[in-house]
Amino acid sequence: MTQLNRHLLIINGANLHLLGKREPHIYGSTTLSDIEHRLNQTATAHQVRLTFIQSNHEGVLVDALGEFGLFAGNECVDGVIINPAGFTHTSVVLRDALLACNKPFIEVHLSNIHAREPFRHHSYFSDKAVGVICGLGDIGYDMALKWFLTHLYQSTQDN
Ligand code: CA2
Repeated sequence: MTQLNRHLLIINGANLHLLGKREPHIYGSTTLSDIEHRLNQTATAHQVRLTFIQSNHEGVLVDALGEFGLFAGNECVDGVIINPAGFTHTSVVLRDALLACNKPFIEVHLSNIHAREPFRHHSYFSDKAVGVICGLGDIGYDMALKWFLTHLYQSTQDN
């Protein structure tokens, strides 16, 4: 089987460190480290490296993108899976930073933001995302990873 040798960032915004520990009726009982472990198992089998970043501070997320050289056109990151959490509905700052990276990204939400309060219906990210997955719980992260794996295999064959 072709090996990929690629690198994806998985970014999680504010309060997602509480996943599985609070409000399981909304966000489920799987923790963020459960998700990381599961995604790493899938990714490793395809020689894809995942870097997980979670922060409650939007500036920290922006700086993390900079540290990967993404503002300087770094080619060693192939894409981003992001659950911006509350920043989804507020952050022009994080949107601008992500767009400056010029990398394909998939927006993931555990809950169906369109079935919740009106202020959650708008996202500052969706119009620029390759795709948006919401309401499917933590499986949404696996689905986003699956898309990237398929896409990366395809681009390997095209080259
Ligand atoms: O459904 C999602 O994934 C959200 O991005 C989660 C955000 C919310 O603000 C978005 O509207 C939708 C909230 C993340 C907070 O995560 C918690 C997890 C467990 C307990 C408390 C908060």
